[in-house]
Amino acid sequence: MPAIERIDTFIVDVPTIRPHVLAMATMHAQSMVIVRLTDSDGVEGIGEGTTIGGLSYGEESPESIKLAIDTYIAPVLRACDAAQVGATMAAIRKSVRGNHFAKCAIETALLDMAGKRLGVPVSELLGGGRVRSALPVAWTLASGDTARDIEEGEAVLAQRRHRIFKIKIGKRAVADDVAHVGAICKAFAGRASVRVDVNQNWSEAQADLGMGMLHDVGVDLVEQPVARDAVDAMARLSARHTVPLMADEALNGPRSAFRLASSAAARVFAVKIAQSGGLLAGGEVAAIAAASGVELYGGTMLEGGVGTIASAHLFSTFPELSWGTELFGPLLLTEEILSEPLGYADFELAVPTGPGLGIALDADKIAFFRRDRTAPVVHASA
Ligand code: MUC
Ligand code: MG
Repeated sequence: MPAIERIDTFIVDVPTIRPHVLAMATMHAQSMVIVRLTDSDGVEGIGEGTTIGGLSYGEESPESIKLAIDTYIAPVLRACDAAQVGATMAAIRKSVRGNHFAKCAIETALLDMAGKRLGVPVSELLGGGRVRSALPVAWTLASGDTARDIEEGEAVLAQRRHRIFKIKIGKRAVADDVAHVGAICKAFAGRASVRVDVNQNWSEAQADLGMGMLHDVGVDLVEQPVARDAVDAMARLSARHTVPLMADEALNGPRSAFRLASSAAARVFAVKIAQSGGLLAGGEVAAIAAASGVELYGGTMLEGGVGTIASAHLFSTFPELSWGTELFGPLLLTEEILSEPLGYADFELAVPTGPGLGIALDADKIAFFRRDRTAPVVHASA
């Protein structure tokens, strides 16, 4: 039985290409928790646990993800058969409640190792395997400035990188947000799909007003307009409005998916591997959606390359993916932390075909961006 012999957990801070303005935080950098497992046969696996804006998005922070892994998950992991991903995750769930992002990082690394051992991509260990080899990718316009957002949208459209735009709102008055979004819808009419994400910042009354106005200016989808636990309000808004409501923060695993689906609280689910508690739980969220007639979107926590590709493996197995994905996280960062750049082309992200996740970390970049870096990094000259 292969046993886990080494568990390296570290935080990597990489600047963003511009400030990313969300209702709850403005990001200038992304902090990714990377975990690297090595087993007694020398097989390595990598995983990522990443959130947004410290503790402003949810209950886990980069620091708490690292602490949960090092202090509470590591001892359980060391006693398990590393080849048995399901049994190992069940043992971890018995000793560690919640902490979905930390669990997702570990499960990702175990699946990476399992795929490498078997010589197959992670997608082939999930559901019935991949049904698509590339995924449509949205871009988030969140500079905070209308003209700059339009300019940025034009640039990525011309590069054939994105033709789905998500606009972050909820910080300003509803009418101001609608004016901002309306100008963007007008600029991209017939050329791109425009959606908004309120990140829970509206009351039900504001959402009623906002969803009606956003529908009139041409918005295709409204993400998490009200608080994540306001399931009744989400159901009323879904019943009252033509523009579909998508659940994001309200989804934190299969049980919440079942509750939302059975309350008709959302017509679309943003599946996120970290929020769900891992890829396997994310697959269960998707199955509940499919069985309930809820449509699917592949969400992101603005992970770097590791979490993005782990998500891509899962989303590639969804038979129906009506709303595409937003797996653009690495493109928001000034530096890619992988040894090979990801394949973004023709509005899609290619799902790697190599064993496991099919990616590797760039050792120099990791050494440079590690928060606990103690010595200066000497880069080889070109
Ligand atoms: C969220 O709430 O969906 C996804 C894209 C983005 O810009 O922020 C995230 C988080
Ligand atoms: Mg969201």
